[in-house]
Amino acid sequence: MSVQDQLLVRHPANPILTREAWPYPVNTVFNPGAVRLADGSTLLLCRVEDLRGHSHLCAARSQNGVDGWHIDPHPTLAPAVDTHPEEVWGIEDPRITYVEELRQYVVAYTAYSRGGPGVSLALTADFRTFERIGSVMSPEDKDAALFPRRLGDYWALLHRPVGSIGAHIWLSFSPDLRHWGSHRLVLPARRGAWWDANKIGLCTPPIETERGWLLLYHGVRQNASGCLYRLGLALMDRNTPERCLLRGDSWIFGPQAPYEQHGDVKNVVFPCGFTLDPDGDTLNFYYGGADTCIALAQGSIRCMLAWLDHHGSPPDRWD
Ligand code: BMA
Repeated sequence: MSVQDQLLVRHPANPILTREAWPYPVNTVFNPGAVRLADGSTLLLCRVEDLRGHSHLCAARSQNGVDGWHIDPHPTLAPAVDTHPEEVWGIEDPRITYVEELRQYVVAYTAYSRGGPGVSLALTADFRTFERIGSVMSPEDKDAALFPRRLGDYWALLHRPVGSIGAHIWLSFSPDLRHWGSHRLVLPARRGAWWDANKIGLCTPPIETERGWLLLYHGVRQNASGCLYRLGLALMDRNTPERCLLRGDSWIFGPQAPYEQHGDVKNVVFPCGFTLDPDGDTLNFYYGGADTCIALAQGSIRCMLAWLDHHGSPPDRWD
């Protein structure tokens, strides 16, 4: 087994959630945000694609984060087209951050508007009622997550606008979660033959460690048979996360299991959420397999940092 296989280990119960578990008719369930609640249980806010092809979000709760899921009988957060026309074609791919200062979770999600996909935010304390902040980044932009506290005086949001020369990860700042500026490109897609050339995007919210913020990101490789979504690692400075300290050269996880290679969109692994075990080291990554089902892979912060020390390089060696 290679080092790459050992860093993230698939759970033997995979896929842990499929559309068959849903209490109402749906096409697919995938790309969930994740949180560990105060009582130790796990909540997944799942992207659910309905039979029109539009997505909404639905909560699934489990005591152990693996099985025994209780799924809301109706959509938990559905597009609010009357008040938020930018959600007309659905809402997708939630990333959840608990913000102590607000005593609420901030959900960053993709709002699929007539102008393309943009980034929206909503607040919730209980995943039953939500207060929408609404659209914060105009199309084309997605793969966003908030840092859990202000950096200096400002909130900070990672996101992925699409530009004329590639799709890269940016960081933006806001005094009030509504108005965003001071945009900075913090992690560019590489170029040429690299696995993460031309198009990358954030996976889960940033993971805080003693050495900085770990970023799990996806790289999209276009080849003759379509797209291939694989996952990479980067370490950003703790106080100035626009500074990348190390970035892994190779991917750490890619589609290998049948439920990752076959489905509505083949060869996709797409985590939007993680939970941290009480040991402070074990990470549970919840990811979509082939845009069809939900799976779990586990890793260790310690091992990821050690891997970056051996297989990572600083920005001047990324070409
Ligand atoms: C991305 C997002 C994800 C999806 C992936 C593969 O652009 O839309 O929701 O899982 O493509 O289709």
